[in-house]
Amino acid sequence: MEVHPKGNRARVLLTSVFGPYAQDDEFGSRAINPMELYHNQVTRAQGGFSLRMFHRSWGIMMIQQNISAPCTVLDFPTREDFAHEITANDYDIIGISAIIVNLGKVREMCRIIRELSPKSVIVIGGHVAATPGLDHMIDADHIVRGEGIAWMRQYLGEDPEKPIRHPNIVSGLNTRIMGIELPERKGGTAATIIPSVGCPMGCNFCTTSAFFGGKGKFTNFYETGAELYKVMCQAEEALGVQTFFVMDENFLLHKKRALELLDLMKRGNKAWGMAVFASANAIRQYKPEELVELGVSWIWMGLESPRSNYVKLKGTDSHQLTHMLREHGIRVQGSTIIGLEHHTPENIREEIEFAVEHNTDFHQFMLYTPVPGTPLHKEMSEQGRMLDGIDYADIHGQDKFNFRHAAISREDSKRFLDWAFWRDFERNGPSLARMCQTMLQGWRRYKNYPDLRVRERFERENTKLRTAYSAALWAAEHYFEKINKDVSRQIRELRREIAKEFGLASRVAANVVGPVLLWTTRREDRRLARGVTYEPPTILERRNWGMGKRAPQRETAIGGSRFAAVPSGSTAAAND
Ligand code: B12
Ligand code: SF4
Repeated sequence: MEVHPKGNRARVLLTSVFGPYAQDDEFGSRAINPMELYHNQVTRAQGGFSLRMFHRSWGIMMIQQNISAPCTVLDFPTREDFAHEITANDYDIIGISAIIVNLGKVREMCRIIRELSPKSVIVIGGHVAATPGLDHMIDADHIVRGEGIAWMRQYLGEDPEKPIRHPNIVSGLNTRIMGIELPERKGGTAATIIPSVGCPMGCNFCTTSAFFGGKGKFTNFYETGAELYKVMCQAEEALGVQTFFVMDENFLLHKKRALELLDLMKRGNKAWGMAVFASANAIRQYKPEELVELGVSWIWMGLESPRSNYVKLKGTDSHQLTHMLREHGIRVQGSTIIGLEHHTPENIREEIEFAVEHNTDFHQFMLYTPVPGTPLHKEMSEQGRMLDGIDYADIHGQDKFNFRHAAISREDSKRFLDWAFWRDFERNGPSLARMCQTMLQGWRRYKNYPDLRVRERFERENTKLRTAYSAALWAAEHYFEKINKDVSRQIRELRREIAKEFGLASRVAANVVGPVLLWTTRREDRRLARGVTYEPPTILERRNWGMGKRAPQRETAIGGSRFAAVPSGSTAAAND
């Protein structure tokens, strides 16, 4: 493979695409597609109760941490920030990370680079690279498909096989719910750990699986439980965390690695908590107690549809599985697809009701979407069913079909999708309350469990149940009093159960702080109705920069026009 003439002395900029994101514009931003996980595709119908949060661009953070060249990561810049950064520094290589919806922004950023920094080599990576014919749509020098750390190491003349150093990543930023931005304190937010990329299950619509090799393929950054344990210990020490967001498409599938990790956690007396993604067939490999001992407190699981043929769901009663997990204190985030091949206007409501009946803590709904690079896209293209003239910026599964469905029209696809979100909220109430219910169930079941680590974790997680969450439940109960009596009653019962369990502290929190939260939630509703949206802060981090100790290594700004220096916390590698 070609190596950059300067090798690992080349100056590298790795950037995400520019914002603002939650607005409609000519570069492909869409109001319906904000840079948020929950509000984009999970809690978006929950108004002031929607969980708002941003996540950093982990792919470029991983690459930065694993090359020895001087390297800047610029996350969520505005166009002005981006232009300023590439003119203020002489970059030999500018790498842009993007997904397919952001193709228009990549095109614009390439144009800006050619104008302002013509000597820079432009490298494009991330899922956007799966777009067929991308090289004719943008002006770039290299388009990198799949895993990027090995590619960048090779391009800089480094050994691609070197062990992977994990950056210390705080999983979420600027968390906000019920009209309040939660204070950020060290250790208060989980650390993201990325054990692998890709998934061997190879579901036909799945872009992550396809992008990293498809069925049967994936890349492990950490093969063994011991390696993972080491990375987690280091993140624990550096970030003061006890909880981890494990960003692996199917973490529980790799049972040997997970059980080795459990063994080490027991020996090291780690009362860690873990949020994981896992398919139903992978979850069923474990006893519930095993999951709890492993610290699994949150599982994101594809439910897809009762009549779908996905291997991962074969032989699973997903209602029963969800119920069982919640009874063991494991919060479940379900994911349901709207517009599968067998869906019709006649059966779709029934299918949505089935999904909603799971009463998961959180529920993602997504349109069945053939995305370039997936087997589904190939199949639909061969059948001549892809619709012409759909902007890439609109292929994100939260708006309308991008293909001709056998029975459902494009317009109806959006109506059914919106109805699914609305129905889940109407029937099950705010996710915050469902989560409290799961936590209470877990606490009751495990408060006398022989493994001290498990008791310690539930005790830690439940501190909030007796304080802030009790107040939030009071507010939710009163909020729904007139508009949804059923939900209000369910929340009241839950709140009373919590008060019974935790006594005075819970009652005081509910009565004193509850009314304040009711007021802030209603104020948030009014703000949202006025069209207020949220944007992530712009963050700049340098590594191997060599400008002396006084040079700022991490800068941030909200709104994005200029960065303000803040103390560095997440630049060091976890496994130094
Ligand atoms: C975190 C995340 C987000 C965050 C965004 C974080 C951010 N700062 O951009 C949030 C929650 C906001 C988000 C939003 C959306 N997301 Co998202 N997201 C993810 C998720 C879960 C993890 C990404 C990640 O960090 N992975 C781990 C890292 C290590 O992998 P990676 O990013 O792919 O990076 C590797 C390579 O791609 C490559 N690489 C990456 N960048 C670069 C750059 C260069 C220069 C090089 C050489 C290589 C390279 O090297 C890296 C290491 O191997 C993925 C699913 C997944 N498992 O990857 C979906 C995923 C990326 N998201 C996706 C989508 C569709 C969306 C949304 C449209 C939501 C939706 N409706 O589904 C919105 C778009 C928001 C917007 N306006 O842009 C799709 C992308 C599909 C596609 N083919 O384009 C994915 C794959 C999920 C899926 N399976 O459908 N997302
Ligand atoms: S199990 Fe999930 S991550 Fe794996 S291929 Fe299927 S949809 Fe993708």
